[in-house]
Amino acid sequence: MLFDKKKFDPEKDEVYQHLNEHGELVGTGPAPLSDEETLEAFKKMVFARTADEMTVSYQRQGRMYTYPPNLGQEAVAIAAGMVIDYDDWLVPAFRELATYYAKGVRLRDLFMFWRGHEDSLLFPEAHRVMPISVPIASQLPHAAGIGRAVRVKEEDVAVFTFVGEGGTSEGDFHEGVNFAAVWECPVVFTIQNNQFAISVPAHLQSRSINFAIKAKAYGIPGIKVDGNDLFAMVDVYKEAKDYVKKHGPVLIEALTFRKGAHTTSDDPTKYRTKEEEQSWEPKDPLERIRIYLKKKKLISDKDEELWIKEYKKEIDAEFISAESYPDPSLDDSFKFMYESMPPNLYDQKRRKEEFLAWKERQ
Ligand SMILES: Cc1ncc(C[n+]2csc(CCOP(=O)(O)OP(=O)(O)O)c2C)c(N)n1
Repeated sequence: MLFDKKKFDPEKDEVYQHLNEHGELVGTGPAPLSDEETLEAFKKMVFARTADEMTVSYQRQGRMYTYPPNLGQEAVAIAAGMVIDYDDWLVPAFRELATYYAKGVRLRDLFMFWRGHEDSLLFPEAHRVMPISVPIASQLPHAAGIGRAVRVKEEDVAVFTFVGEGGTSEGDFHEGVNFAAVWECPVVFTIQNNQFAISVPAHLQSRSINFAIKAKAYGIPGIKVDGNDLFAMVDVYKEAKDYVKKHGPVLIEALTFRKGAHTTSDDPTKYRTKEEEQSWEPKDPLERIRIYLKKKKLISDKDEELWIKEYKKEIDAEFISAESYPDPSLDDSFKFMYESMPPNLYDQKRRKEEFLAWKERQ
């Protein structure tokens, strides 16, 4: 009843939490997942973190162009992955590795994208997953449009979409949320407030008391949630899924922290302090589930070591499969845009060809 009763009014800046940093249940009602489901979710979190760390390492080895790490944001992605149904739509940004995976996307295809293969985003094995969206917030009008389409077709499904807190300053955020609200589209909007938009801190992004309160302007429910709390996120997503199908969109602010760099091309030591990083350490999303499961004697350190060993093999096999594809050609970067290429793109392509020819001569 988090949305119906407006229990957690963003105006009061309350944060919904179910499992605190000490692995204690503090929400209303029992844990939203059984012990078996919690163990399963934790294993997925460990998998996501392992995949993320390995991906950064592949990039550092020069085997991938760039990558935006998910480290520290796993609870949001896994909770969404556990609640999204087969026929629901996923309209991602670019920092939701575990949610893609839950939706059936092969890691190989994500790896290929960050190696320059645009067409790997067709995700042939996955159902109802939109491509990674690097132009910030541009996915939100798409999510609203899909939401409108499924309403017209009277499909009983939800659309899950994601944006960073920096993305809320984009026009597309307003257009997407406003359209979805007016047309009562079944869209769950999640703002992953990971505290930074590259180097811009959240407090310089908006004068609002928080990001969830932006829901009020659109006449829809909003809630601020501890985004590092898997249980809170599962609670909210379960309720959100039912709510949006009946009434229209909701806006969720998931409070979290990007522990890694913005992308592998970024150096966070230039704009945030060690103290700030350390202050988020006890709030780590894996740690509290780990404590919870250990208290129940459902896992040991040894288990985690063994899983990681297995996961590494699977992840490496996916990466090697991505690496075995021939490099994308220059044409691949240009050919999906327009039926006939406009002059400025021709010019870009010509200059790139000149650069490559120059590089070849060096
Ligand atoms: C329209 C647009 N403007 C600028 C950029 C460059 N850019 C890439 S990521 C980023 C910051 C995004 O921050 P946020 O929305 O908070 O998401 P996060 O990266 O923290 O997940 C910017 C400005 C872009 N990709 N698209």
